[in-house]
Amino acid sequence: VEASIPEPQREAWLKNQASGFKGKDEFEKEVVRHVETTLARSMFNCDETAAYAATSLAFRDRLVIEWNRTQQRQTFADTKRVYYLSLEFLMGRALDNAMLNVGDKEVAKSGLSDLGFRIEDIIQQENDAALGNGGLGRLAACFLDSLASLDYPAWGYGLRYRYGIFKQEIIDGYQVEVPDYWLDFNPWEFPRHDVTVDIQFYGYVKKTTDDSGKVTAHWEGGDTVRAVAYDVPIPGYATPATNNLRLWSSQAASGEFDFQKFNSGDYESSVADQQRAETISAVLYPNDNLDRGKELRLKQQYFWVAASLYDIVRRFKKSKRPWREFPDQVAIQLNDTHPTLAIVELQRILIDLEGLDWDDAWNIVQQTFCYTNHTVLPEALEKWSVGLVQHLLPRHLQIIYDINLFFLQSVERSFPKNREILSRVSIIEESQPKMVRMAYLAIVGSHKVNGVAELHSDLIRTTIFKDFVTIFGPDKFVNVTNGITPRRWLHQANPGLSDLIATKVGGPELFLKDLTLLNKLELSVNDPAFRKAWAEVKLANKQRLADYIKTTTGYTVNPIALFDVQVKRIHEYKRQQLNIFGVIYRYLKLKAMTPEERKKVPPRVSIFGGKAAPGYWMAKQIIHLINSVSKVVNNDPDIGDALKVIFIEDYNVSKAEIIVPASDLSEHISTAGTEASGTSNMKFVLNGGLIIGTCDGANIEITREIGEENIFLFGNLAEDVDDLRHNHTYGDHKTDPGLDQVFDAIHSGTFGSVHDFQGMISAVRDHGDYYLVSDDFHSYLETQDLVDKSYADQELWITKCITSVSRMGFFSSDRCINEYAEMMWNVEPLQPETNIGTKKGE
Ligand code: 7GP
Repeated sequence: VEASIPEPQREAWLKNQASGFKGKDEFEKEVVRHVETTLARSMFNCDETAAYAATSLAFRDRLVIEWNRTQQRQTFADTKRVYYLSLEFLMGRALDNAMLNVGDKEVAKSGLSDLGFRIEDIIQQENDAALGNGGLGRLAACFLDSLASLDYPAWGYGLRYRYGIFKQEIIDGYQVEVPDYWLDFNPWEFPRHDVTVDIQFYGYVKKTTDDSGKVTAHWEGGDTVRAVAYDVPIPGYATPATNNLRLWSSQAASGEFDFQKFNSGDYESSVADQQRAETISAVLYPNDNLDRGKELRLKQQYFWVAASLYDIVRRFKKSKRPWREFPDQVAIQLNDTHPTLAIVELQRILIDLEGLDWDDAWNIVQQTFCYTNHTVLPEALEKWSVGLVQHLLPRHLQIIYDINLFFLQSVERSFPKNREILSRVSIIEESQPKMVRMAYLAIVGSHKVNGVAELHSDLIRTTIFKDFVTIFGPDKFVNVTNGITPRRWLHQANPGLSDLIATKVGGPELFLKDLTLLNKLELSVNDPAFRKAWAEVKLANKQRLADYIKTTTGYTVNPIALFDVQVKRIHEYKRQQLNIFGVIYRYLKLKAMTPEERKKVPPRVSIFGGKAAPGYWMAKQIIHLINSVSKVVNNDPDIGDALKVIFIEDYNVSKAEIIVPASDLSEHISTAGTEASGTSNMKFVLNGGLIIGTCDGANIEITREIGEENIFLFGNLAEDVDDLRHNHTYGDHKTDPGLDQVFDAIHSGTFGSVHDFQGMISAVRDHGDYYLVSDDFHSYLETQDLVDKSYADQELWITKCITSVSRMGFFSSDRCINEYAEMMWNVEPLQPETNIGTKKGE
């Protein structure tokens, strides 16, 4: 439908264009107007929630104007766009970010104060948008921020889960999951009830042959579910550019079907149909680095991928270009293998619906897609059973088989008589049942594949995807080391440090746009006033966290103590068990000391946070042990300030914004070779904390940038892991003596029922210690001693911190996005000045 206003009437539109508030008076007026009209309340019943709502709406009005302009500009410029497909976007809160990016946070602060509110309290009213599990989802959120801030024409596509990641409660030391119903009031989304796509499932395939003998497949029958678009504006920093994140929500496809049931009196079953359709986007799967192969998950994947591709193709078709130009207009990035069906869906659209030849279509597909791998853990590599795919997506399975056939034929031509390689690289695993290997499909259907840190990219080239490097050549596999947005992870989370840095490197709008400018800080490393201010900022951030800990746990922690933090998803490979065993060892040592000796020990607060997947028994035991240790240690009168152990409940993005700036030391201690990158390691160093870590993921590049004198590395190397594991199983493997002491203490019941922790102990002693906890224990303890000694020399410590921050510029997600744009997408920024005249159609 052509909905464009005809020329003669446009003058009235232009005259009345929305503009949003300008200055404090207008801001206040808008807030009051939204309270009184949009919310239908008044100054006699305006609580902080209402003030949050009205403030958000006032800023949203401003955002929407730039958002519309950006979309128009992109449409007119008709340049190549990037589409970032991710099942997870871990966005956190939006208001503070909107204020920063629109500008006028100061205006809001003083305006809200006039109206009787503190801006900090208002910001805290917002629920986190927690549509993600951990690193993968938060990376997607940082990338959206950078894409907008760098003026790239880009869209995100995801699912609008009604329930994000569960809320974690700790009850009697155990994790309990509570649903996260976050959509009660969400001013940041715009339902587009006119943008819908009907998505087909199940059914069967019919083939027809036309006069020329050409065979066409038709996918018929089955169920239909409707996808409805919800749009979320993504503002860039210090640019008017505002991109779009489109999240799909599932609904019953309305039709006579329902009415028939309704009229025949079968009201209940028509409601049941409705609910079944809504189930698809109802809940985020709460697994991090684990694939469970559930049918509903596959439905989610196809639903989202099919709706997004329909949208992308619809937009391309408006340009009336020939199909071969599709890859000049469209780059699609697959965030891990979750959206891999997009490859098959695009091929299906091109051959079945648009009538292209297989080869022409396949060229277009390969030139369009790129794939990012985020893990080498075997349990996380997606596979779907052939039977399930056949049942749910019969036509797609045929296409997958054809893709595989043509691929294996080409491999055979290059490696004649090499049966071995054929079965190794086949997209179909000939197991019982047969499985579709999604990563292989993603590689074959993309023109570039990347890992997320140097070691990880090397590992995928030499281990899990080795054969594909042989087949496609090394250039297809590249590295793009992860990054983080300095807007949220420095300026918003740590305004004190950001302001202090600004005094030395010249204004936030400079270094938040070009993080390498931080290197100017090194000139001030010996400036006494600067160092003093630096220490004050850190102490204030620690005090803020101490206050938070007091109100949420009741425990008092001393902000002078070394704050040692490990916050991330709980996973055996991330080794929170190594950390808590180390804490127990420290506790035993303290207990064995005289009171005088204890007074000389540098005080420490060990802080943990993170969720366990609800079905991950061992991870839940780890949480229970941490909480049990916390209870014993914190209530032991012998110990006092020398050691406190804190578990922060329900770790999420907004809590990270309080925790990260308060750390002196953070732990990134995965078994070498298992953590693809890690991104919180970057956040902690950028906020003036040091790291204890293994030679894994991005720790390695952080070390290269900041210097090895500024990081506490320990443990075995990735190249030795296989041999050590082999030796555990076949050699005689003795537990580290220090660790034996820890296990004895647990066995003696010091931390409650032994039964609960037996699993963690036997994992090390009896089941091959797959994660090398015992092998790395001694080195870990020694390195922690070194940390204590270094922290005692505060002057040297501060030098290390300032120096490290000054060298962290590389880890901005802006650098990452520019690398993707150049190496993988071949897209250019679209400067806001490239304007378009508001005259022509939409
Ligand atoms: C994570 C990796 O574990 C983490 O090391 C990395 O920094 C992050 O991705 C971003 O690249 N992976 C996941 O969160 C995950 O679930 C399996 O990967 C799909």
